[in-house]
Amino acid sequence: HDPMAIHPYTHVDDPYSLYPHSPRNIDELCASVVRSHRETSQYRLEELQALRWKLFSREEIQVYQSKTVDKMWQHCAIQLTNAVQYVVEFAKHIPGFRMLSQNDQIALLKTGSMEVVLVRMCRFFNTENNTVFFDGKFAGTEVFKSLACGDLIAAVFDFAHGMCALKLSEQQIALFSALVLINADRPCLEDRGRVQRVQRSVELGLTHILHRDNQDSLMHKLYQRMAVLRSLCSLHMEKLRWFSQRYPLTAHSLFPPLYKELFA
Ligand code: CLR
Repeated sequence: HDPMAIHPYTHVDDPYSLYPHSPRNIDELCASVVRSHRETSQYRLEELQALRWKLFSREEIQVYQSKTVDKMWQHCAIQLTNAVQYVVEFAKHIPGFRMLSQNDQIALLKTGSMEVVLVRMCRFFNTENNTVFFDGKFAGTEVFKSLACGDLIAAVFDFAHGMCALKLSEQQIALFSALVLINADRPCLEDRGRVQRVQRSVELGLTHILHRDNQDSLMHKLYQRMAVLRSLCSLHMEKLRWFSQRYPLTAHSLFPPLYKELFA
């Protein structure tokens, strides 16, 4: 029978509380997450495919390389914040997310939004020449030279390369992104139990589509990528602290408010 028919007042955002894991609910959860990913992914894959060989010229690379450390940081912080804003939009439409307390929503975004940006980066990455879509064209690591954090950039590019090697479908990327975000192990959660329930449903969703795609073995690899993500994000925070000490003025008054709120 249809569980929704006898419980007509179940809130639409939390249809997982009564019959949490019925196949129908799992399908609906996957569909919502995939739709939310599609609507917040900025570029469709076909568009990115068409731009793939649009590279920065020698002269353009020179311009980035001769920027001052603080100007280049500011520029990148703005780009990252823009990407984070789409992730916040994505999160809002993950079934169950909006049922969490304001505090827990912010706590999850604080630790997870940058990780999701890095997951999403694989869509914007060309493995054939190790470039990422940045400022309208594809950029290699040399473009980021003036940030003076070559180790972080190398690690981020490495991660993108590894993610691309998994050849995830858009649906798999969507569910994996949701799982990265909805993590009951994050610090400062008020209602860990509730986050855990949402996490379980997302986990089931991902397991479901991997099984459907005959790729159950990917699950293990994705959990490994999650560990790498955590270390990348702590490296990002470390660099940010270093930068804020050296350039307190830029960090304080020229970084976007959201960037400061989430990472400072
Ligand atoms: C990730 C996927 C998003 C679109 C997007 C926007 C900004 C990009 C980001 C992607 C990938 C990482 C990126 C970033 C701008 C700067 C940053 C290229 C493609 C590099 C790695 C520099 C980080 C510097 C920090 C230390 C400030 O949907």
